Amino acid sequence: SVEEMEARVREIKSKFGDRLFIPGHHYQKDEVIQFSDARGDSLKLAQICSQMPEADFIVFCGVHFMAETADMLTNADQKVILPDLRAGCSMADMADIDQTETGWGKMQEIWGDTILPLTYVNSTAAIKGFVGKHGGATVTSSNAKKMLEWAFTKKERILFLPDQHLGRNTAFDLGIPLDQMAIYAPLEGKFEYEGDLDDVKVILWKGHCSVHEKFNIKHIENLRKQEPEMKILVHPECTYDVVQASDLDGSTGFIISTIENAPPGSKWAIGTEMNLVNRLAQEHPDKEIVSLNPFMCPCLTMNRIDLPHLLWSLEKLEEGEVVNQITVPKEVAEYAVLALERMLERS
Ligand code: CIZ
Ligand code: SF4
Repeated sequence: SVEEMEARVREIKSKFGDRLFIPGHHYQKDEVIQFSDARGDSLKLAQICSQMPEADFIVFCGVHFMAETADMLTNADQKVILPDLRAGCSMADMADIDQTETGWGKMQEIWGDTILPLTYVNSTAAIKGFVGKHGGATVTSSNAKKMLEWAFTKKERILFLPDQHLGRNTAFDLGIPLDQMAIYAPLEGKFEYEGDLDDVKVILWKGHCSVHEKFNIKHIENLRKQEPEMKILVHPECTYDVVQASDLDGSTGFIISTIENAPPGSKWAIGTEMNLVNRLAQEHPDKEIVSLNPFMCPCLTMNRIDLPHLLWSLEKLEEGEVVNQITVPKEVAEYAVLALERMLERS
């Protein structure tokens, strides 16, 4: 039963004490997040993991790229475990390293050595390594603007991987007009751009988050009609149109603090992952909180980490077996860590 599984998780956690650490991402299910030793967005979890020297085992409740980052930021003898290896990220999968090398070659032919690559942390370690090798950095939604500003002090142009929406929304925020942004479509190996290529300032990798793309302008129009006093708060992985039509946009951390600081009785429609929206609604019964998309938007891969998988990985540990360990090869990690450090020292 659920109660038995929960009791077992508690038992194993107390047995291991400080030797076991369970970070949990805000998009995780309640049945999992209740056991997390720290909750955070991907940046916060990365920072926490890098300061966790006493834990031998880090059972990461989040998705694969986050576990990779945890592995790279912890000591060599600390083991990072992902309770279900199928917990990937469709956005991260949209930029594969071979496509990136090919695309980069084409970009060099057009723009020469004028481009600095940046990658959203929602990307594989291999992509982070690529970016680190070429002098660039990772970004998260909470520091993307600052990192883009930094990047422009280094080079004339930025390649932004793999989320076109975060890239476009952030660059627009910095005052770069849409007509100075090109899209690179990796599957076709082609650029989508109308004007003179010399004018391009930002090259957006054509990737997206399948969860955040499910919020659209119709949802906002309907809500404006039906609930005119409701405020609309969205994540910058949503499309440009949605972000522009919203009242506020920002990272997961920003969304949470905005709701925490909102006055009682205020009404909010939130455009982000469903588990987080539901949790905010539960934790703030004095405020009206709904999902901007009435059909809700779960991240299916985040949800693959459930109580049975968490318990399974812990029971294996109890038996002395490390299952689903996530390790990043040294030659990748070496450069990926450079990209992460360039971000962490500016965050
Ligand atoms: O969409 C995601 O996976 C996000 C927002 C991750 C994070 O915490 O930055
Ligand atoms: Fe990836 Fe989107 Fe899920 Fe985040 S919400 S893990 S970006 S698919």
